[in-house]
Amino acid sequence: MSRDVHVIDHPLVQHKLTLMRRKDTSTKSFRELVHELSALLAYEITREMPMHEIQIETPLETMKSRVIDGKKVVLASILRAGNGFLDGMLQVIPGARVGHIGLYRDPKTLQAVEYYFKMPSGMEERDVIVLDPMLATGNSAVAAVDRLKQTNPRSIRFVCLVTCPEGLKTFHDHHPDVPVYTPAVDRGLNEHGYIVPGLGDAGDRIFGTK
Ligand code: U5P
Repeated sequence: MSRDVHVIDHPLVQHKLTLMRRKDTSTKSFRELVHELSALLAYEITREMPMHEIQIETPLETMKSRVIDGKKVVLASILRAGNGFLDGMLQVIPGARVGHIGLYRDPKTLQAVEYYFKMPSGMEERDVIVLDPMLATGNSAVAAVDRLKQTNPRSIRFVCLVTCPEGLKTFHDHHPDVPVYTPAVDRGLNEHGYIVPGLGDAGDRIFGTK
Protein backbone atom coordinates (compact mmCIF):
# COMPACT_ATOMS: atom_id res chain seq x y z
CA MET A 1 0.00 0.00 0.00
CA SER A 2 1.14 3.52 -0.78
CA ARG A 3 2.13 6.04 1.81
CA ASP A 4 -0.42 8.35 3.33
CA VAL A 5 -3.80 6.71 2.61
CA HIS A 6 -6.72 7.11 5.01
CA VAL A 7 -9.42 4.51 4.34
CA ILE A 8 -12.69 5.83 5.76
CA ASP A 9 -14.38 2.75 7.06
CA HIS A 10 -17.39 4.26 8.81
CA PRO A 11 -20.51 2.06 8.35
CA LEU A 12 -22.63 4.92 7.00
CA VAL A 13 -19.96 5.71 4.41
CA GLN A 14 -19.56 2.08 3.36
CA HIS A 15 -23.32 1.49 3.16
CA LYS A 16 -23.89 4.52 0.95
CA LEU A 17 -20.96 3.62 -1.29
CA THR A 18 -22.39 0.13 -1.80
CA LEU A 19 -25.68 1.65 -2.97
CA MET A 20 -23.82 3.97 -5.34
CA ARG A 21 -21.86 1.13 -6.91
CA ARG A 22 -25.01 -0.75 -7.97
CA LYS A 23 -25.67 -0.31 -11.67
CA ASP A 24 -29.43 -0.07 -11.17
CA THR A 25 -29.10 2.95 -8.86
CA SER A 26 -30.82 5.88 -10.62
CA THR A 27 -29.20 9.26 -11.33
CA LYS A 28 -31.46 10.81 -8.71
CA SER A 29 -30.44 8.32 -6.02
CA PHE A 30 -26.79 8.46 -7.04
CA ARG A 31 -26.77 12.24 -6.70
CA GLU A 32 -28.50 12.12 -3.31
CA LEU A 33 -26.02 9.53 -2.10
CA VAL A 34 -22.97 11.47 -3.27
CA HIS A 35 -24.39 14.48 -1.43
CA GLU A 36 -24.85 12.52 1.82
CA LEU A 37 -21.52 10.76 1.49
CA SER A 38 -19.54 13.91 0.80
CA ALA A 39 -20.85 15.53 3.99
CA LEU A 40 -19.60 12.52 5.95
CA LEU A 41 -16.25 12.62 4.16
CA ALA A 42 -15.84 16.33 4.91
CA TYR A 43 -16.36 15.55 8.58
CA GLU A 44 -13.60 12.92 8.55
CA ILE A 45 -11.13 14.93 6.46
CA THR A 46 -11.30 18.00 8.67
CA ARG A 47 -10.67 15.97 11.82
CA GLU A 48 -6.98 16.98 12.05
CA MET A 49 -7.20 20.60 11.02
CA PRO A 50 -5.01 22.91 13.10
CA MET A 51 -6.82 24.98 15.74
CA HIS A 52 -6.09 27.78 18.16
CA GLU A 53 -7.82 29.25 21.19
CA ILE A 54 -9.64 32.55 21.24
CA GLN A 55 -11.26 34.37 24.13
CA ILE A 56 -15.06 34.56 23.98
CA GLU A 57 -17.87 35.56 26.29
CA THR A 58 -20.68 33.17 27.10
CA PRO A 59 -23.77 34.67 28.77
CA LEU A 60 -22.13 33.72 32.09
CA GLU A 61 -18.35 34.10 31.82
CA THR A 62 -15.37 34.70 29.56
CA MET A 63 -13.62 31.56 28.43
CA LYS A 64 -11.03 30.34 25.98
CA SER A 65 -12.42 28.19 23.21
CA ARG A 66 -11.01 26.71 20.03
CA VAL A 67 -11.50 27.73 16.39
CA ILE A 68 -9.92 26.52 13.15
CA ASP A 69 -6.64 28.23 12.19
CA GLY A 70 -5.98 30.39 9.19
CA LYS A 71 -8.05 31.54 6.25
CA LYS A 72 -11.05 29.63 4.96
CA VAL A 73 -10.55 26.13 3.57
CA VAL A 74 -10.56 25.72 -0.22
CA LEU A 75 -12.54 22.96 -1.86
CA ALA A 76 -10.77 22.46 -5.20
CA SER A 77 -13.08 20.59 -7.53
CA ILE A 78 -11.66 18.73 -10.52
CA LEU A 79 -14.29 19.28 -13.20
CA ARG A 80 -16.71 17.96 -13.73
CA ALA A 81 -17.24 15.00 -11.40
CA GLY A 82 -15.59 16.78 -8.44
CA ASN A 83 -18.54 19.21 -8.42
CA GLY A 84 -20.71 16.35 -7.17
CA PHE A 85 -18.93 16.66 -3.81
CA LEU A 86 -19.45 20.39 -3.40
CA ASP A 87 -22.96 20.73 -1.97
CA GLY A 88 -22.50 18.05 0.67
CA MET A 89 -19.11 19.37 1.76
CA LEU A 90 -20.32 22.97 1.85
CA GLN A 91 -23.06 21.90 4.21
CA VAL A 92 -20.38 20.85 6.72
CA ILE A 93 -17.84 23.61 5.88
CA PRO A 94 -20.18 26.45 4.85
CA GLY A 95 -17.48 29.13 4.85
CA ALA A 96 -15.23 27.22 2.46
CA ARG A 97 -14.03 28.86 -0.73
CA VAL A 98 -14.42 26.90 -3.94
CA GLY A 99 -11.75 26.56 -6.63
CA HIS A 100 -12.11 24.79 -9.98
CA ILE A 101 -9.61 22.83 -12.00
CA GLY A 102 -10.73 21.88 -15.50
CA LEU A 103 -9.06 18.73 -16.74
CA TYR A 104 -10.12 16.20 -19.29
CA ARG A 105 -8.66 12.80 -19.84
CA ASP A 106 -7.37 12.21 -23.38
CA PRO A 107 -9.11 8.91 -24.22
CA LYS A 108 -6.09 7.57 -26.12
CA THR A 109 -3.16 8.52 -23.89
CA LEU A 110 -5.21 8.72 -20.63
CA GLN A 111 -3.16 11.86 -19.87
CA ALA A 112 -4.83 14.84 -18.17
CA VAL A 113 -5.08 18.06 -20.19
CA GLU A 114 -5.83 21.34 -18.33
CA TYR A 115 -8.40 23.78 -19.73
CA TYR A 116 -9.40 25.84 -16.66
CA PHE A 117 -7.88 26.88 -13.34
CA LYS A 118 -9.32 29.33 -10.80
CA MET A 119 -8.49 29.52 -7.08
CA PRO A 120 -9.23 32.12 -4.39
CA SER A 121 -6.59 34.65 -3.32
CA GLY A 122 -4.35 34.16 -0.29
CA MET A 123 -3.64 30.50 -1.02
CA GLU A 124 -0.47 30.60 1.17
CA GLU A 125 -2.69 30.69 4.25
CA ARG A 126 -5.24 28.14 3.08
CA ASP A 127 -5.73 24.39 3.41
CA VAL A 128 -6.95 22.78 0.20
CA ILE A 129 -9.13 19.70 -0.19
CA VAL A 130 -8.96 18.41 -3.76
CA LEU A 131 -12.13 16.67 -4.94
CA ASP A 132 -12.43 13.97 -7.58
CA PRO A 133 -14.67 10.94 -7.05
CA MET A 134 -12.33 8.52 -8.84
CA LEU A 135 -8.53 8.37 -8.47
CA ALA A 136 -8.00 5.93 -11.35
CA THR A 137 -4.72 6.13 -13.30
CA GLY A 138 -3.89 9.08 -11.02
CA ASN A 139 -2.91 11.26 -13.98
CA SER A 140 -5.64 13.87 -13.35
CA ALA A 141 -4.88 14.02 -9.65
CA VAL A 142 -1.13 14.42 -10.28
CA ALA A 143 -1.74 17.20 -12.82
CA ALA A 144 -4.23 18.97 -10.53
CA VAL A 145 -1.88 18.90 -7.54
CA ASP A 146 1.14 19.92 -9.69
CA ARG A 147 -0.80 23.00 -10.73
CA LEU A 148 -2.15 23.68 -7.23
CA LYS A 149 1.32 23.58 -5.70
CA GLN A 150 2.27 26.56 -7.88
CA THR A 151 -0.13 28.59 -5.70
CA ASN A 152 1.74 27.53 -2.50
CA PRO A 153 -1.18 26.48 -0.28
CA ARG A 154 -0.51 25.74 3.39
CA SER A 155 -1.61 22.12 2.95
CA ILE A 156 -3.26 19.83 0.39
CA ARG A 157 -5.45 16.80 0.95
CA PHE A 158 -7.02 14.64 -1.77
CA VAL A 159 -10.42 12.99 -1.42
CA CYS A 160 -12.18 10.47 -3.66
CA LEU A 161 -14.90 7.84 -3.43
CA VAL A 162 -12.97 4.98 -4.96
CA THR A 163 -9.34 4.44 -5.89
CA CYS A 164 -7.02 1.52 -6.76
CA PRO A 165 -3.40 0.53 -6.04
CA GLU A 166 -2.08 1.78 -9.42
CA GLY A 167 -3.62 5.23 -8.95
CA LEU A 168 -2.35 5.54 -5.40
CA LYS A 169 1.16 4.54 -6.46
CA THR A 170 1.30 7.04 -9.33
CA PHE A 171 -0.13 9.78 -7.15
CA HIS A 172 2.23 9.22 -4.24
CA ASP A 173 5.26 8.76 -6.52
CA HIS A 174 4.64 12.38 -7.56
CA HIS A 175 3.12 13.79 -4.38
CA PRO A 176 4.22 11.77 -1.32
CA ASP A 177 3.30 14.74 0.90
CA VAL A 178 -0.42 14.74 -0.02
CA PRO A 179 -2.65 12.39 1.99
CA VAL A 180 -5.46 10.58 0.17
CA TYR A 181 -8.82 10.04 1.91
CA THR A 182 -11.03 7.37 0.42
CA PRO A 183 -13.71 4.91 1.48
CA ALA A 184 -12.45 2.23 -0.93
CA VAL A 185 -9.29 0.89 -2.58
CA ASP A 186 -10.57 -1.38 -5.37
CA ARG A 187 -8.83 -4.22 -7.21
CA GLY A 188 -7.38 -2.28 -10.13
CA LEU A 189 -7.86 -0.67 -13.54
CA ASN A 190 -9.27 -2.17 -16.72
CA GLU A 191 -7.80 -1.55 -20.19
CA HIS A 192 -9.83 1.67 -20.57
CA GLY A 193 -8.52 3.17 -17.33
CA TYR A 194 -11.73 2.48 -15.40
CA ILE A 195 -11.56 1.28 -11.81
CA VAL A 196 -12.85 -2.27 -11.31
CA PRO A 197 -15.19 -3.18 -9.78
CA GLY A 198 -15.63 0.60 -9.27
CA LEU A 199 -18.89 2.37 -9.96
CA GLY A 200 -18.51 3.37 -13.61
CA ASP A 201 -18.06 6.92 -14.86
CA ALA A 202 -18.73 9.12 -11.85
CA GLY A 203 -19.50 12.23 -13.92
CA ASP A 204 -22.02 10.38 -16.08
CA ARG A 205 -23.68 8.88 -13.03
CA ILE A 206 -23.93 12.20 -11.15
CA PHE A 207 -25.14 14.23 -14.12
CA GLY A 208 -27.10 11.54 -15.96
CA THR A 209 -25.18 11.97 -19.20
CA LYS A 210 -25.02 8.38 -20.32
N1 U5P B 1 -13.16 8.12 -14.00
C1 U5P B 1 -14.40 7.61 -13.64
N2 U5P B 1 -14.51 6.29 -13.36
C2 U5P B 1 -13.46 5.42 -13.38
C3 U5P B 1 -12.21 5.95 -13.74
C4 U5P B 1 -12.09 7.29 -14.03
O1 U5P B 1 -15.37 8.33 -13.57
O2 U5P B 1 -13.64 4.23 -13.10
C5 U5P B 1 -13.02 9.55 -14.32
C6 U5P B 1 -13.26 10.44 -13.13
O3 U5P B 1 -14.27 11.35 -13.46
C7 U5P B 1 -11.99 11.20 -12.87
C8 U5P B 1 -11.05 10.78 -13.94
O4 U5P B 1 -12.18 12.57 -12.95
O5 U5P B 1 -11.72 9.82 -14.76
C9 U5P B 1 -9.84 10.22 -13.24
O6 U5P B 1 -9.03 9.69 -14.10
P1 U5P B 1 -7.50 9.39 -13.87
O7 U5P B 1 -6.78 10.58 -14.40
O8 U5P B 1 -7.25 9.14 -12.40
O9 U5P B 1 -7.29 8.17 -14.69
